[in-house]
Amino acid sequence: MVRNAKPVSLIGAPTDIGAGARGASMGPEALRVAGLPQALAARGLDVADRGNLAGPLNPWQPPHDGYRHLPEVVAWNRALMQAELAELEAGRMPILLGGDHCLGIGSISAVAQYCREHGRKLRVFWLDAHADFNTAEISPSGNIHGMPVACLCGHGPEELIALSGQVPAISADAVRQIGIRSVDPKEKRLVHDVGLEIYDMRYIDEIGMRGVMEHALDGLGEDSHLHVSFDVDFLDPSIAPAVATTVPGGPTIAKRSCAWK
Ligand SMILES: [Mn+2]
Repeated sequence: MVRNAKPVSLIGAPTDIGAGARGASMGPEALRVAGLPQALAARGLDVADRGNLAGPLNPWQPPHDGYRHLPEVVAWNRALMQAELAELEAGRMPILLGGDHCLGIGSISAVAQYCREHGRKLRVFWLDAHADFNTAEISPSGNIHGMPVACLCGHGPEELIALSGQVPAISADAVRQIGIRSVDPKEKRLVHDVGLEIYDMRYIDEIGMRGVMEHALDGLGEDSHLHVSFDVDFLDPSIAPAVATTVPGGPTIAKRSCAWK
């Protein structure tokens, strides 16, 4: 049971507007069908499902000035940012069900604005196989799902980096990236330049997930807000194959975790 937890609001954003392949738009329903609301309620949480947001359809166009579908990506992120802010202001914890990972821009912009206005320290866990730190200049594809962390740290188009009312929305030292195992060469240089704290798979294998979490949580206190952004491709494809961007070598189910056996 979770003690003193805020009530939870589920918000669906059924879109693949930032992705390079179709399918992520089915995410919210897949998570509902898999029993996410019931699983949360079984842990003693008060769960309300707010249904799905609406937004532009995927026009499936090539990149324009280095970005695919920028106006549509902006529309989705604006909509979900407002929805999340309303839940945060009502004292609830929004859980956004995507959707591809470009939605992390609006989601974290909402949390960043909320934390700024309420004097809370923000930390972001970015669980992903990818660093998602591309820019239009270095992105091989123009797919914005590869750019959200860069946008949040102030590298990207004005419409996306300024959503929270401040550029950058968050500072790079608020981010802990976990599970990373696929970074484009030029992206690697940028990630290094901004000093992003990365716990890659090699590090996880060496010190274990418990050690990684202890490091990643270090320094958080009562005045902190922890935001977890979870890309399903964080998990090893052997247990989570239904994503378009699988990368082998991810976390699996630890068979030794059953301490009573
Ligand atoms: Mn990813």
